[in-house]
Amino acid sequence: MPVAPVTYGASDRPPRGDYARAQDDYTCEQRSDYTAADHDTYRRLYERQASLVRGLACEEFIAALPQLGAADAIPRFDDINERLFKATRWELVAVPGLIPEVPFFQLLASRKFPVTDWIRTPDEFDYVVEPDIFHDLFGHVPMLFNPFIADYVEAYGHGALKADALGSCELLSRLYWYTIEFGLLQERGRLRAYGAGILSSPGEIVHSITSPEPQRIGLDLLRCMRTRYKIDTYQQTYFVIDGLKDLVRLTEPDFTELYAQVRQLPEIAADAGTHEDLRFGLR
Ligand code: HBI
Ligand code: FE
Repeated sequence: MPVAPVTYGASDRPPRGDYARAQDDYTCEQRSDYTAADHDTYRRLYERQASLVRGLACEEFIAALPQLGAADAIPRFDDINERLFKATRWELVAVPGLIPEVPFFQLLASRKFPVTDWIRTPDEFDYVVEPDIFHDLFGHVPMLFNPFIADYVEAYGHGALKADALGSCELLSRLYWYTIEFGLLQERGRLRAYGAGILSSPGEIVHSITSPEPQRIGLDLLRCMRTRYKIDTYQQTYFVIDGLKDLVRLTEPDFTELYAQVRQLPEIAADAGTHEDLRFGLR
């Protein structure tokens, strides 16, 4: 069945990737036609990003990064899966690019993480709008070796399928955005990044931890789900948790009541603060 192309966030460009390769669940075989330039782009991206993580990424990420295997060429997902499945029963599946929300949630709910299998071109080295293989592998995969993240992302998948039935996907996607993609945590009193969008970005990994511009506030579910986000600039608000174990505890209650509460309250702009915010300064 030819699969419908999708768009991400506000961008309405046709997505990249060959969706004719995808099966009904949007998964495909990982490409085996990478060029020397593709492997070199991956090697250079990995080398630059790995040199930045110390003192900025959380220790759980730094400890798990070597699980991606060799850094001089695009890894084979099957190779990473041998280690990942043993660690947290997750497996990586290749997808041609962004996929519609429900198939995305269904894969997460079955502990299958969709990894885009194309890589940005050399002239997109510093920024690519859609998540490419480097964002997914370097940003998301090391954190899936952590048991709390592993359970939280699966719970997100189940919760998002329920939210879809309640027409509340947008509210829940804010929680995903401000945790899995752009979350910060406290590590012995210091701020560190655990969100994939930060961990895979050379600029934002520094900005999120050291810039005085953005606000950093303690993660509160209601506050987070009221807060809009932007997909093509550095975040203006970061939500902070005490530790990764907090994520699993956060998702224990049923969200139906929470969605109803959020709907009663005005949305909050990505750069706005409220007097109830628990603010974190720069150490
Ligand atoms: N598809 N391949 C892919 N990767 C994503 O991160 C992704 C997606 N589709 C939808 C989606 N993310 C968002 O809806 C979620 O982040 C909420
Ligand atoms: Fe991502």
